[in-house]
Amino acid sequence: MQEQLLKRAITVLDNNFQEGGFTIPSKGLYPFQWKWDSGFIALGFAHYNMDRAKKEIETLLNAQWENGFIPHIIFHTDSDTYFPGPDFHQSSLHPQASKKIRSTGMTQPPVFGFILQKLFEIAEDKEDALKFIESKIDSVFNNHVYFYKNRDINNEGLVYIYHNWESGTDNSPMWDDIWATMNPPEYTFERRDTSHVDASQRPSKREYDHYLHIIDIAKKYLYDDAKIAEYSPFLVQDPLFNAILIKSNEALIQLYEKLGDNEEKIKYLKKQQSKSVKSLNDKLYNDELGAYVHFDLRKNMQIPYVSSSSFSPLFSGAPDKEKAIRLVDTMMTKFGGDDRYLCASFDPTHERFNPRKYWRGPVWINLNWMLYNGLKDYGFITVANRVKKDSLELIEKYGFFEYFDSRKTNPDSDNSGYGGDNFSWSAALFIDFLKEKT
Ligand code: 9WN
Repeated sequence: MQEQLLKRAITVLDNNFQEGGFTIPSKGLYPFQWKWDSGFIALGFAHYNMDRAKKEIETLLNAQWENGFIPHIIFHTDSDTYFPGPDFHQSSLHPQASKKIRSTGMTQPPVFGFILQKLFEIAEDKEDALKFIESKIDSVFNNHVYFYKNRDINNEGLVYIYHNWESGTDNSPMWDDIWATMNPPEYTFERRDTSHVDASQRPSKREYDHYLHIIDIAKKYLYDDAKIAEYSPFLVQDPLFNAILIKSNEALIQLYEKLGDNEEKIKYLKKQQSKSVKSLNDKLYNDELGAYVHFDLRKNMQIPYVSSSSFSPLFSGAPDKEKAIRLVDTMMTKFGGDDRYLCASFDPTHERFNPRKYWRGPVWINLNWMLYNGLKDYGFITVANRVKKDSLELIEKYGFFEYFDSRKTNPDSDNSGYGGDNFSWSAALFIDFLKEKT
């Protein structure tokens, strides 16, 4: 059964691979290259086609801006099946944007540090993998420098995101309190996502008005980071984003050590790393909830909701053992009942939880993959295995969907796979789960 599914996973990835040397997340719904998707996709390819894994990373990094910024969507080709496209984003407003490749003017979590390291671990030809890493590692390093230079406004090692799309967890209920502070115009536009996916599984039109309005504000300031930090109504320190940055910092340090002759960069990364770890623990941990939470820089306060992002610091290695135990306890108490699959994207005991809607409740495979690896590193083997088993079971039962209902019995339907079908990172991480050397 799993062998057959493995073949299907490979077919999903191969079918989503495009002539231009990049892989789309899902046909129709997401017709371009996305930053964090691309990292997870490369990891899947690495298990059976290393050249393609390298190509995926190379194509993504080709779109890097002069200041080290890497955009969240790269518009390599034209497509009218997605909104908002390049004409809305107008990233060329930024003076250092790529002159050759169109993109958005926002980013996504910095996964490439740990992805390069994973590639090395998987590669049979270590020498060749190291050569590839050597040719790309400085781009990834420059991306981290970009974050610390431009987005760590309090010089505390925590970087901000200025748009919910930068988080990757687009319509999570924790943004609702921010939307309540805004009153964007009613935009007139044609939604494309809801022609591919049932509207009950996607963000609302009014939510999209907020998303577009923040982009318009950033455009007004030509995507200037300092201006965005001053004027964006959305300015958040996200535990998931910062945990991924920390995980990737660590990977870069280890890879630079392996390569040798990179003392200055290692020194820089170590200095940032110790600040980042400290602030993640001091500022984003909420002792009452027993979880990491988001911090709203506009209101200067924590956003006190538990989501799957709350547990992602386990993946970074930042929590001490005591915090790690608390996190697992919170996860199992709120998210881990026998009637549920781990791990819902939002607190199932909260009134804002919605089991069908995108990041407001469903299970996502990339978050599960990070949680699994984090739990395993801390020695929580039983819980880690449950996360892996649940992930595999959801895919076996429903297919390579974008997200899944966390309820084991679903009174609404007998198909609990939602969003885009043949979704690339679900296939890629399924491959990694199966090929994992234990
Ligand atoms: C906006 C591509 C992306 C993922 C995100 C996911 C979704 C886009 C959208 O799809 O976001 O970036 O249009 O809904 O939320 O995490 O990278 O798969």
